[in-house]
Amino acid sequence: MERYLVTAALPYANGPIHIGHLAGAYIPADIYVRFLRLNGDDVVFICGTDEHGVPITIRAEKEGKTPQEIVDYYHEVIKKSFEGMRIEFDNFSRTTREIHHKTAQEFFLKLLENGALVAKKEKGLYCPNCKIFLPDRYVEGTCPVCGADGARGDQCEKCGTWLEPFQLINPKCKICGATPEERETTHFYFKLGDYQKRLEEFVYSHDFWRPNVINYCRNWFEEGLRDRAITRDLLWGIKVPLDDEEFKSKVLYVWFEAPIGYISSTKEWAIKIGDPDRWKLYWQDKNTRIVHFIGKDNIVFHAIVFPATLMAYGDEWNLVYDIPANEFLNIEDEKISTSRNWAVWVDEYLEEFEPDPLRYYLTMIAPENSDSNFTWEGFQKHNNTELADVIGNYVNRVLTFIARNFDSKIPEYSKDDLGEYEKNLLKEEKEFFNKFYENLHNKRFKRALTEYIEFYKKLNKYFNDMKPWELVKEDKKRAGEVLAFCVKLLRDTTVMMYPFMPTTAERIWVLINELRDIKEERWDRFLDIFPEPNREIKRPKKVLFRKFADEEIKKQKEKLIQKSKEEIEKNKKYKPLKTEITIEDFQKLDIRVGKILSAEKVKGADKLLKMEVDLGFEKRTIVGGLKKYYSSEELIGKYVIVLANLKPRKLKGIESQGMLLAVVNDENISLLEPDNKDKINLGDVIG
Ligand code: B3M
Ligand code: ZN
Repeated sequence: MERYLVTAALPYANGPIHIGHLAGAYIPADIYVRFLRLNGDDVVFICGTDEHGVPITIRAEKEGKTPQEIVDYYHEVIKKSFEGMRIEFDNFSRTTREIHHKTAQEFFLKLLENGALVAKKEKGLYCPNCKIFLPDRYVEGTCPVCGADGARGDQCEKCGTWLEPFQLINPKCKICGATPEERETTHFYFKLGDYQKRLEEFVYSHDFWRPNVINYCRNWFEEGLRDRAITRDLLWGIKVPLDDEEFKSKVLYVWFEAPIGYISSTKEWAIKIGDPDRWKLYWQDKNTRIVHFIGKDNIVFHAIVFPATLMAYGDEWNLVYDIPANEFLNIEDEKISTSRNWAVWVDEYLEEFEPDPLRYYLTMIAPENSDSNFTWEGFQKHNNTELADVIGNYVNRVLTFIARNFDSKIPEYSKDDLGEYEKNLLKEEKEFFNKFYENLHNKRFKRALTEYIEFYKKLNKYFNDMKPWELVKEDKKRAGEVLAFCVKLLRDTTVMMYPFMPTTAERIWVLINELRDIKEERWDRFLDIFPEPNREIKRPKKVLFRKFADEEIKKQKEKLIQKSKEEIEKNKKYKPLKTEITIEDFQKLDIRVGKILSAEKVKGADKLLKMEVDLGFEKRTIVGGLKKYYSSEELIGKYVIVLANLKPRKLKGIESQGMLLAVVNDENISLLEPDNKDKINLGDVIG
């Protein structure tokens, strides 16, 4: 028996979770934990919501709520989604709880005491009235670029320029309106570089880690680890536990404290079970293996920063044993995007579907070694042809047959007197199970499940080959033995199903009337158990897996597209109008009809094309950033609108003698073209 602490990344409580989160960390973590438990290992499964940092404050601002309201709300939404998906943590905490604040602050002080932190002086804006250093977003003023009022310390919304608070003209404190002053302020940096050698030894000693994790770390090491700021000017977060006035408005950087949340959550769990010191067994007894399930964007924090934090605290801490980091999941060939609402949200999924088809499909396409792609059609296909046609079908045939022909009782048979077919099948099952176990042990969930469904097909084949519907007329006793054996196989495959699809496995367990809890099964003995004859079984009242109709799947896909369109529309920002001009101003522009004669790439420039444009009365060379949007072939022969009296300027050493007019937006450039080409001539004037 081994001891494990398994964690899954703490989701930000700034929105619901989507299927990318599930595929990246939570489903594999849950499968692994269930696998370990059936192994008899001692496991604690830890998670919680990450409730600090800019992601939270941005969301609060967007929704016009306080950060507290945001995290209270989404903590519940996320918790419910996990429950609905049967992802069952031993403790699901929150980083806003006192136990976490205390733990994180204690870490900060210990690191400070151990000389792992260095204080650096920086310029900051201080409000003399509120007596705090103002975070970027709490300073407002006039934009130095476009002159708009109400520009924030980090960005001007009007012209989109990214700003530093010091650049604002006439800066004001957003809380009280006073004029802030520039003052020196201290921020703490974690001397990560001091740990580089130890970290390298630590990381490279884990040759079984996934290549993506090792490669990530290697890149960081090669660049050289540098000091990292671990405090921020922010009003929402864990206060820097120092008394000086200047730290009143400083908090710990969220990525410094969030991983410590795994420890606080374990402490909370220990208190909950009435054994408050038990968390130490998992974090400090060297026989415990810590496993962090995460998505690839979190690798550096789990493989480098957090281990370094623990090293800096002292030798008592267990460092992570394995970091199974998954790549990303796309949806319908596009990157998941919260801002474009290109996502399948778990809470919405659960309103219409059961958890297991999604657990199954996301595992079959798990992004274990490379990015993968969720499609609604793929979801339908795997459900209909595998869950319904292979598993559901077998369960239904076996149980219905026993109900009809054997009075709903497992027929008499002798496990010591099996036929050749049965003996061979048991041998095959054993061989399959050994591989299955190895795969789960090594966290190759996708492979384990793919081979599982292949093995399951042999159960249907056995039923077909034995033709019990004929046999029962000729030799009822033999037919009974076949069906009893079918129940044995059903029992075995159900135990193996449990880590992947606990809800369905439990349903089957009830149908075959197993008295013991399925959680009590163990890998080292479940194959030896044969169900007792005469035990009553139940007939499935409703199908185990319903098939998804084309219509229903089409609707889901349309909903995805529609909701994304709406979100993009909602967030669309129109450029503000420029200052008014007179007709005389406009008449200064000389705009003509032209035609592109040639277009070629410009050496050493990845965006530019050099074009020869015929204006009728003369030919011009015009250089434009069109390469991303048009091929040379598309351009040659095209009529265009040319600003002809623009002062020539050199681009990559070529003189550009004019400008082609075009529609320009965030995604595209689209050239203007005159309508009705046979009524116009090159060189005609536009006005
Ligand atoms: N909340 C980022 C994320 O949700 C972050 C993970 C923290 S794990 C300690 O991807
Ligand atoms: Zn103020």
